[in-house]
Amino acid sequence: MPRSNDDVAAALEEMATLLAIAGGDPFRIRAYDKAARALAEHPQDLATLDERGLRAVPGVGAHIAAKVGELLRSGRMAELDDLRAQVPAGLRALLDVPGLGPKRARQVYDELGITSSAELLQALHEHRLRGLRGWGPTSEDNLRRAIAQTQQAGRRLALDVALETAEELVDGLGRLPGTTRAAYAGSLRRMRETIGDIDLLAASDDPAAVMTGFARLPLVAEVRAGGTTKALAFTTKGVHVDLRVVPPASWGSALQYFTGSKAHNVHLRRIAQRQGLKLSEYGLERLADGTTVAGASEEEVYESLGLAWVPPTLREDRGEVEAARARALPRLVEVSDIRGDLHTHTTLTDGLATLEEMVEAARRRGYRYLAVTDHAPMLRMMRMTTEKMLAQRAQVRALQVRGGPALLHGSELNIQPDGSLDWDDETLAGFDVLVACVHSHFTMGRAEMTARLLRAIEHPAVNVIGHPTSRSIGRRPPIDFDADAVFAAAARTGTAMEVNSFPDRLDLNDELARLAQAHGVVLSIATDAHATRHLANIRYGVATAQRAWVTPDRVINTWPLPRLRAFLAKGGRARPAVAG
Ligand code: DGT
Ligand code: CA
Ligand code: CA
Repeated sequence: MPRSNDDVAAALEEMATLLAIAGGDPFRIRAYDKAARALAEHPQDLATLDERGLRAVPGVGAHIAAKVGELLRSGRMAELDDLRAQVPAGLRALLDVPGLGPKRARQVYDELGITSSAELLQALHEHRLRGLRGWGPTSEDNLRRAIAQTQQAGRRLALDVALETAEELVDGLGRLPGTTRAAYAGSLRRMRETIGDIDLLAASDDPAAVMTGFARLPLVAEVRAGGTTKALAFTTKGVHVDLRVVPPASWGSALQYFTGSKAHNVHLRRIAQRQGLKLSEYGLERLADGTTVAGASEEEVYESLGLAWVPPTLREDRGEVEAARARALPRLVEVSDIRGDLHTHTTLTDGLATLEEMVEAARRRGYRYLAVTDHAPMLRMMRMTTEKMLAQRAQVRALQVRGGPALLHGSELNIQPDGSLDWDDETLAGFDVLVACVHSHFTMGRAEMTARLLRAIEHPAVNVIGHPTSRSIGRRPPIDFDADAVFAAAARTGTAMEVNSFPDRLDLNDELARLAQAHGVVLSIATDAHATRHLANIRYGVATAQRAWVTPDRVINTWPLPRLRAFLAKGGRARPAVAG
């Protein structure tokens, strides 16, 4: 079957899925489904047909033929892009889970409040799904198998799924009697945006005992290619794991080796060779006589090579080795530097938690401030109105208590194709903070898209460009714009760029955030939380910023409130004072 037929069928199937989730008209959903099947099986290459030819395919009417024509011409389908943007973030994340249909995705979202694939896999592990209407132990098994199969087919794991699984496994490994150290390594320790497999490392003088204990951990479903020091396993959540057990004297060199990246390791080995040394997972040895120079800790391995210890998030051979030699590594931003979240949602639009619950969660995190930024009216599915927005503002002001986090009333605006925004300028000036985002028309050309973003950046009330590329990892590519022009304007106007911490966004990504910082742009590391527990996703945004070499001073939500407020005034009229 030609490639274009596959692409068309996939797009139409996704339309049906998203319509089903959004509670769309069942007849339309069925029409998309039927057309997807008919077009997938069509003997001719659809790319050679015009719209009349498409309409001749059984089950394809004028409406669908037009959509397919658009897709074949431009590679995109605007209505599909819009629908993708309108499904709540937490629910969207569930659509990636293989073996979970749209109806069941909606069911676990609504009934169990599950808002990420990581939470779903945890619920699967705890057998909480079998209590739902229509579920049982067999459907749990089927779901687990479907997930494992997809991963074997080469799909990469979301960062949060990998990290939450790895933390639990490391905890289990660490409690085994034979282990002296346990850690995760690989791309996960470097906090790459997606993870191929989880690499675990344990130090022990009794590897056989560790292997036996590992196989018995509640999270481990199956150990395949076993051995005395190596295991390949997969978990009850269907996640693939590589385990190595090393002697304690090799802990540091093994951790260094298995953390990678390969490029970083190659660079280090070159340095070792120049000094007459050999670096491997077993240790750093003198070539002349084979004596071991270092190996027990990573720090001594790096020091013996004349380098400062390099934070794992920097180990991509992007200048960190040179900086380590010059003792000029940056002091990277950390979760403990973050004083508040500047992009969050409540039940007023598509959040799962009330305003009160979100404020309480921010207080419990020890935040000094919290911005509530529910969606604005032009994202129609959100049903936002000016009246609702003003009522929320009054509620925000009333909730402000002495000693609690300062509450900022904001909104997540929609940047229209021409760069205009929701509401008039006077209304916009009444907000404490505004995050402007692209939620539609993702396929505009580069010049037009750049102009669109520039207009939003130049607006005196816009403080942050949220998820600037609007990509969805594995699902929607980034929008195309001239990053140098956009970042230069952001730096000049005092507009921050967001590092959105949602695991399927991570937007800006590491490379763009690094470029933004080079332009002098400041960043807002924000969670885009749609539930109280999403506030904890901040660590994924912080890790992404670390991979971009970001220092705390360049992140506006590490700043004390007065400095943040001065920034939010954007060099113009001071915004209404906020108590707190
Ligand atoms: P992934 O799993 O695809 O997300 O990426 P990694 O980086 O975790 O790669 P993985 O799991 O294949 O290997 C883990 C680490 O082991 C890798 O970051 C560096 C080290 N490593 C693996 N193969 C090689 C190799 O051929 N040469 C060197 N120098 N290091 C390697
Ligand atoms: Ca790996
Ligand atoms: Ca591996």
